[in-house]
Amino acid sequence: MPPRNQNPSYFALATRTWPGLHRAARGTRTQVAPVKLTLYYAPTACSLVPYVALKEAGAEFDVQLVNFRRRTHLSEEYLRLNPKHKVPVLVVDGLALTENVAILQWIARRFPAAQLLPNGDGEFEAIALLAWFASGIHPTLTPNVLPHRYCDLPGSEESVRRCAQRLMLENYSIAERRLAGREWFFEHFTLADAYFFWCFRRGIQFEVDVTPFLACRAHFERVQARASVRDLLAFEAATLAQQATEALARAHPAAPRALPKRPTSHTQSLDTSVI
Ligand SMILES: N[C@@H](CCC(=O)N[C@@H](CS)C(=O)NCC(=O)O)C(=O)O
Repeated sequence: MPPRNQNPSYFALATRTWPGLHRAARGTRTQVAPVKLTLYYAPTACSLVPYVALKEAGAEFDVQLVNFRRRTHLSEEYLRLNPKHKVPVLVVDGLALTENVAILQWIARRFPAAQLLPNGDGEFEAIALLAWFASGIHPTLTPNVLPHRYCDLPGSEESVRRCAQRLMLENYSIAERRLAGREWFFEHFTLADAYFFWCFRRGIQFEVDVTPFLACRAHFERVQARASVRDLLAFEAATLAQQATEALARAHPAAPRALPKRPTSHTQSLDTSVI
């Protein structure tokens, strides 16, 4: 294991005090010491959710791009940060935090004024929703793009997708009942809304028929209209365009650079290769 001060990675978690929270308890007005935040992010992936959360919180943060096509998430350097080779990772003062459910709660606690989780018992209900999205819905999305991870029988891809989509739709139905007649999952916008937005967006991107889910669709539009999400969508589009240009330059080093058309909506030109 590398020395802690040289590589404050994932494994440092057990041995260092978690920074940035001890004086940020909800309702306190105490000034909290500034921390340096870096979000490891890949376009279209679930790192969208902490990006939106940080924007909603008004946080200052850097973004480190992870390029799945170039397999940067499998590099030695990245695996030191997160041996699970996944985004998101939020690095707080050099200490890496993984798992959306943990990252989102860290952001909510660090920026209490943004009210990213409901108060009182609602907080636990919200955490239950975040856990459901991470461990109940997300696993029904991944097989759509990586069916071979789930079954290596030749020609099984469509069957894997079909089974995953059946589960995805069952989960959307549960969310539909919860969102019926409501603007948000709780009294106001919370991280549950941002996370479900991503879960539903992936279904749309996989061209699953979401027409029956009226409440989820209306919720999707509401979330999409938020300034934080518009910022994310613009950033994502610019990142995808940049990555496409670089890929073109790599494929045809001598050819004149033809800039790819910039995507104009959330459903266009999206990299669905990894989730
Ligand atoms: N349990 C993790 C899952 C994160 C995850 O699956 N991220 C995907 C992108 S949406 C990823 O990085 N996949 C790359 C890989 O599995 O190699 C969380 O909730 O944060």
